[in-house]
Amino acid sequence: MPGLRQRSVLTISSARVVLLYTVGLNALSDPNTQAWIESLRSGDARTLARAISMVENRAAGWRDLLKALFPHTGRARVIGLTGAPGAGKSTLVDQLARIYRKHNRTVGIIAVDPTSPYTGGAILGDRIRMQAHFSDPGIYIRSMATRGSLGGLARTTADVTTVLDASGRDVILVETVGVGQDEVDIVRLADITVVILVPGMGDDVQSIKAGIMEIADIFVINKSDREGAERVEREIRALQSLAARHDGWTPPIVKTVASEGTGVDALGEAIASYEAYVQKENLELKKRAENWQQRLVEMLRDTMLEKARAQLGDGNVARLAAQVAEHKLDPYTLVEEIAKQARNM
Ligand SMILES: Nc1nc2c(ncn2[C@@H]2O[C@H](COP(=O)(O)OP(=O)(O)OP(=O)(O)O)[C@@H](O)[C@H]2O)c(=O)[nH]1
Ligand SMILES: [Mg+2]
Repeated sequence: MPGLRQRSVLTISSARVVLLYTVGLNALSDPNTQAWIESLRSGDARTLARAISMVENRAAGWRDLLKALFPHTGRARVIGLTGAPGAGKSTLVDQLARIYRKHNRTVGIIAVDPTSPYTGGAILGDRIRMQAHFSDPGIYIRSMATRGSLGGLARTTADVTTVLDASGRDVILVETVGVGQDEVDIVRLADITVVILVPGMGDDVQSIKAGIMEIADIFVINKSDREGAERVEREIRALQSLAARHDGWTPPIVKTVASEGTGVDALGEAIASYEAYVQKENLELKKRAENWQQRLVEMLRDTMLEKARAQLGDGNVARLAAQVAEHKLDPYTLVEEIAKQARNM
C-alpha cells in the first residue's frame, strides 16, 4: 500500500503552525497490522469483528489501527436513523438493508443501544429480527452498548463506522434512539440523517427535541397504518415553513409501514435523491468537513482528557474535588495547572 507511506503537510496558517504527520507509519511497521488490514479489506467477517472490538474497547493499538485504516475510508455512505424507542427503527433498517442488498451494495449495520447491556431485550430483539440476514455475508450487524465506554459514545460509534468503511461496506446504517445529546451527536456524524416519527404515542412533533428536528435530512412517519399520520405530517410541514435550511434542501416526508415493507422503496428513493442533491450542489465535501470539525473537537477533548487523567493518576480527581468543595483549592487555578502539565506530556 504505497499510498500509506506518503508524507502530508498540514498547514494551519492562522496559528502559523506547520504540522508534519505520517499516516499510520507506526502501525504499518508492524507486520501484524499489515496482515490485519489486508484481511479486513478482503471482507473477512472475523477480522472485522475483532477490529471493531479493539476500537470499541480502546484495546491496545486501537489508535494505530485507525491510523492505518483511515486512508482506506471515505467511500461508504453513512446513514443515521433516529427516533423514539419502539418507533420502528430496526424494522426500517432491516428493510433498507434488504433494498441495498438487492442492488448488490454491501451493508454494515450498527445498532447503538443507550441503556441495555449486550444481553438486553432490545438488542436481542434486534438480533432475532435481523437473523434473516445472517446467512448473507453482504450484511454485517453489530450492536453496541457503550454507555460508560472509554471514548464518548458518538466518537466510538464514528470510529466503528471508520472500520466498517475501511472494510469496504458500501452503506453503513446506524440506528440510535433519539433521546439524548449523545444520540444527536451520533446521527450528526452521518452523511444522511433520517428522523423517524410515529403517530400517537404522545410524541407530538412539538415535543420532539428541536435538535433532532434540525438534523433531519429526511423525515419518516412510520406506523402510518395508525391514526394521526396526517397530523404529524402537517406539524412537520408547519415547522419547515418557519425556517429554510442553509443548504436549500427541504427534507421530504415519507410515510411508511415498516412492518409490512410499505413505503420503504420510497424511503430508498428519498435517500437517493438527497444524495443526488448533495452531489449536484457540491455539498459533499462541505458537509464532511463540518462533520470532521465536530469529530476533531471531540477527539481533541478525549485526548487532552486522557493526558490529564494519566497525569493525575487514579482517584486523584476525587481527592482534588473534595479539596475544592472544602475551598482548600481554587478550581480555576487547579485546572489551569493540570492543563499546563498535561501539555508537556
Ligand atoms: N403497526 C405497526 N407496527 C410496526 C411498524 N413498524 C414496526 N412496527 C412494530 O413496532 C415494534 C417496534 O419496532 P422496532 O423496529 O423494534 O422499533 P425500534 O425503534 O427499533 O425500537 P428500539 O430499538 O427498541 O427503540 C415491533 O413490534 C414492530 O413490529 C409499523 O409501521 N406499523
Ligand atoms: Mg431497535
